[in-house]
Amino acid sequence: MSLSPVEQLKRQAAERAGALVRSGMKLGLGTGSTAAHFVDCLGEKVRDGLDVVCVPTSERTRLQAEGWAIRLTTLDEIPELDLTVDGADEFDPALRMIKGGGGALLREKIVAASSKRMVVITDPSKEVARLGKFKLPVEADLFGLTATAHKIARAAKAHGCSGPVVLRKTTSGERFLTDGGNAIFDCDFGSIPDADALAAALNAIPGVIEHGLFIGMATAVIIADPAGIRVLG
Ligand code: ABF
Repeated sequence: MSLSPVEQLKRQAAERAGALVRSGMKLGLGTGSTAAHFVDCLGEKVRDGLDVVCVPTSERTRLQAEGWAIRLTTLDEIPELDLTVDGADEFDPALRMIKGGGGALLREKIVAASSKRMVVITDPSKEVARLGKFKLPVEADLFGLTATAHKIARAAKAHGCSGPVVLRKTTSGERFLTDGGNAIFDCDFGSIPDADALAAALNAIPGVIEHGLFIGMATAVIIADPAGIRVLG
C-alpha cells in the first residue's frame, strides 16, 4: 500500500521511535494516526520475535495491537512503564503539547505519567512557536456540563485566553463520549500566553476530569521533516 507524503513522514518518525525499543520493555501505546504507525512498526518487530508488553491508551489502539498479537497488559498489572510513544496535536519548543484531538487524552496522560520516558512522534505540521492554534480539548464529567463550560471559559479569561468552549459531537450529531464515558469540550482559545497557568487553573475546576495540555511530560519529540529526522529533547 502506498502512503501519502505526510503518512510517509509519520511512518519515518514511528520507525525512529521503534529503534528505541528493546526486548523486555514495558511500553505505552499512544492513539491517533501517527501512533498507529508506531503500533504497526512494533507489530512487525513482535512478529519477528521482539518480546514486549504494552498498555494501550484507547480501545482503538488496543484493537490494533491485538491484530498484531502484541502482548497487552494494564497499569494495574504493571504500574510503571519504560517508554510511551504517542502523537500530538501541537508542540512548542519547550516540548509542551496539546493532545486530545483524538479523544483519548485522559488515558494518554495517565499512561504517559506512568512511563519513565514519553517520546512524541510527529510530522512538522504540529510544530508551533506558541500553543493554541489547535483547539484545546478538555474532558469533563457529564454532570453539570454547562456549569463546567462556564468555569472553563472564566478560567481561560483569567489567563488571557478567550473563545468558544464547544461540546464535541460525533459526525452523526450525537454527544462524543470518550472511552471512559466522559464528554469533551473543544476550546477555541487561540494563542495561549501562559500554558502552565492555564493548565493549573483547569485542573482546579471540579467538573474537569483532564485537559489536553501536556506539560513537562514529553522527554523527546521526533519530527520527521522532508529534509530529515530532527529530535528535540
Ligand atoms: C493522539 O492522537 C492525540 O493526543 C492527538 O490528539 C492525536 C494526534 O493524532 P494524529 O497523529 O492522527 O495527528 O496522539
